[in-house]
Amino acid sequence: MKELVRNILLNNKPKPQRKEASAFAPSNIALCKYWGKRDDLMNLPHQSSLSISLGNKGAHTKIAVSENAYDQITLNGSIVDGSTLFAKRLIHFLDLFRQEQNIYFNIETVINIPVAAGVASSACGFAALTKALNNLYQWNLSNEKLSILARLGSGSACRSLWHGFVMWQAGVLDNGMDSYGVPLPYQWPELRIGLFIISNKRKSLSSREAMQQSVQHPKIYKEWVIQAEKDFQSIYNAIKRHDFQRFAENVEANAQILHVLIQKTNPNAHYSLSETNKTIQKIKTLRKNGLPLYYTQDAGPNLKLIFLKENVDSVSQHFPNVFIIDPFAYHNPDYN
Ligand code: 2P0
Repeated sequence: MKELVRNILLNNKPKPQRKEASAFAPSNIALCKYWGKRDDLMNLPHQSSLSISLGNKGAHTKIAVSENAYDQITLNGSIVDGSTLFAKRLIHFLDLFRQEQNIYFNIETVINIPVAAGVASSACGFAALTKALNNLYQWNLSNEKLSILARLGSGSACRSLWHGFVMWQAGVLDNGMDSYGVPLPYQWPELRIGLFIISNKRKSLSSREAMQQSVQHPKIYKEWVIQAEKDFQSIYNAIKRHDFQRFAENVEANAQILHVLIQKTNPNAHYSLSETNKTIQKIKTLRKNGLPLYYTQDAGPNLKLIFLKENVDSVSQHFPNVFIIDPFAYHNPDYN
């Protein structure tokens, strides 16, 4: 990992050039999922994935050089216990940039989406932190390079450097230099994403562990990779043509296949709750009755609804607690 960081930073500024800096990065929802790594340390995937960023919904992160000899992390106003997995992962990431000096940081992150929804808060968190580090050290790195660095914190973070549709090209190199996000040159202002929160209980099996177990079943896992590559193409082409039905059918099918893979390779994962299954049935019934409504699901019980602007009222009526996101309305002044 350190070698990859050296490859990117070269002899770029080894010390912070400012006392503090901040940045914003949007959260993203995978439309064609990333699942399984060819390199666990550098988060290198076996297949490419594709996401939609959530506009001005994401993480605002401020980083400051600390006078203490430890890092302090604050999330939505509360100090995070340094012994938690969350804090350890973040500190481990910061270690990559400390080089030889004993520099410690105060990090304050505010995430303006329901964190409980499990909607890629690690993705926007690591992307915002990477951008904030770039500002603090004044590296002036390209988004492509920042995407590679963010990926080291959390795979899906490499897609949170841009707004709109972003693909994560898997890459083939062992050194990880060709595995990063690439923004798609297509907008779709009518598209809406609804976060439907079913439970905010922490999942018992992290996606990181579940992915590792899936890869350990090579025969079943290979089928996923082949199908995910086909889904990637279908979803990409549907975005290009604004073909909503084809787009949403393929996004939903990709999530379903992911969950079949998870069930086969992690029988104890139980990401779906009975409420998740009931809601999926409700979506399918509404669809049968003429409402073009689809869903996607990640490694948790909550669902992300997929629909068009013209159906916002119907969706809100059927799902009063849904949190609707307009992914192409990003009017945040510090969004770039
Ligand atoms: C995704 N997920 O493409 C997939 C779909 C969950 C299901 O990326 O180990 O937190 O940090 O690379 O990115 C969640 O896993 O995993 C994820 P790591 P990450 O969004």
